[in-house]
Amino acid sequence: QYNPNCDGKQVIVHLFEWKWTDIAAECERFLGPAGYCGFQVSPPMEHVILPNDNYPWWQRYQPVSYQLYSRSGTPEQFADMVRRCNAVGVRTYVDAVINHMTGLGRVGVSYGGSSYNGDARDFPGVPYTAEHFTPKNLCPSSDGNVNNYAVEENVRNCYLVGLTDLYGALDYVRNAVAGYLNNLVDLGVAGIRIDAAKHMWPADIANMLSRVKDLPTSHGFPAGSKLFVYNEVIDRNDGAVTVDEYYDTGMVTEFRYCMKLAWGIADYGQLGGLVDYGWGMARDDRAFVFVDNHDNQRGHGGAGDVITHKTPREYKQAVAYMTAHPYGFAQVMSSYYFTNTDEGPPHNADWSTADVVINADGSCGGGWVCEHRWNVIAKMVRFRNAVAGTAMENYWNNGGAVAFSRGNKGFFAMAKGGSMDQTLSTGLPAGTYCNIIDSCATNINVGSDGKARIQINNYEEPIVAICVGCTA
Ligand code: QV4
Ligand code: CA
Repeated sequence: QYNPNCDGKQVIVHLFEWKWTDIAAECERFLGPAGYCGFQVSPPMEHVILPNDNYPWWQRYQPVSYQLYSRSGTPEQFADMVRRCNAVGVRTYVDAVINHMTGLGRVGVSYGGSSYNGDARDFPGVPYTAEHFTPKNLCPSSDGNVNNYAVEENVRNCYLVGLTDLYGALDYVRNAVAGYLNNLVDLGVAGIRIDAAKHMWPADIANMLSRVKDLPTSHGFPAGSKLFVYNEVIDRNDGAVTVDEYYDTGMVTEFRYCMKLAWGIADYGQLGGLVDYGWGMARDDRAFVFVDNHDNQRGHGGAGDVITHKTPREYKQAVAYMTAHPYGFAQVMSSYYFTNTDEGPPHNADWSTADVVINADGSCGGGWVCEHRWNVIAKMVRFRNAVAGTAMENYWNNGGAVAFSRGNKGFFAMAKGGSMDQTLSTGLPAGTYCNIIDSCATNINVGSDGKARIQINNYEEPIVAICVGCTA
């Protein structure tokens, strides 16, 4: 479950709140040609519907059943999306919310017709009833909610913000969750993010995964392929639960990376300390990294220092550094504009999710940000694919600019202030290369000593990325 199942491609994008029909089109017109490995979708299962809160984005983190009806579309549209994306080599990763069902007090009927009653713990669409939720006596918290991250049982056996906590030790629950995951596998899904994995016992997750079948060869997966897994564990050296506890169940989200990278972009002198194992950061082959995610870009999940699309110039530098740097498996965020942190995606008059608008220049409109289409970001996805498997070498940093090579396959430089002029070792064979960031408007000549004069004069996109075999 450590292989993302996308033929060596290196970057996935989180298409936060996109509809299945829009994603299918995006795979064919953009993600495939651009070299993206795949995309993470918002939770696809039936969820609570909250008109009184103006249908917030987070309603999708309160499951009602495992039927694939959601604000993003129907089961048929979901299946069509996965099939069409697989056909162009772009894989689907599902945000799997399996720690809990709805919050207490939530009552209603969801898009697929399943009813829900959080207080009664009644979810006939699965079905789950009261006996399938974590017994109160296992939760050492006075109000039943997670309220002390220093105590493992509190984090894992209590209700996260009042969300009815599934009792993952039960065979019935493990089987129900595995049934959901196996349905996704049958449809051609390549992997999952395990939402709130920190609030689940690793042994429960391992057992659930042991019940999941291999990926189907009918969708182009080599025989014996396993569902790719990344566990959402927010570890900032601030609690009883640490990322290494999840190494056996898949990769782990590395939130310290968001913070460290933000510090490094603010002060290039700190970029050298981006990956700090002394700080408990996940080992390289388990780290799942990103500049920001749907929570911390809007202050949820303990946010902290994080760079987002709201500061585009810094954001491009952050994503560029992440994709150039060899650490971890990388995810790019694709957002919608918001002013209120609860606000759902762009919507029509009836609150249904609006279509993603693609402008003539390739950017998005209609309230969608589409960071994954930004020039620097899309180009750096190609760079990361081109240099996969190589180490970082020839690291150079003068506090205002940074550069390094990736084996003998690529070289990257970035200047905080927008300009630099340095002769540096590139690690590359002698020859003429072109900067893929400016679509090969500039050439860079590498001498027989491996050195090249690196000049940057571009305030908005102060980046040079050259790689063997890379053209405009
Ligand atoms: C409210 C009160 C509670 C009360 C409860 C019950 O605040 O005190 O006990 O009612 O009466 C929403 C509301 C929240 C509400 C809750 C239950 O914001 O106020 O509780 O629903 O009805 C997202 C949002 C949450 C949202 C949740 C469910 O961020 O605000 O809660 O969805 O809709 C930690 C975890 C980490 C988590 C992160 C946010 O370790 O796992 O917090 N991240 C993931 C997802 C995240 C999602 C969840 C987990 C839950 O990335 O998006 O939370 O699935 O760090
Ligand atoms: Ca739990």
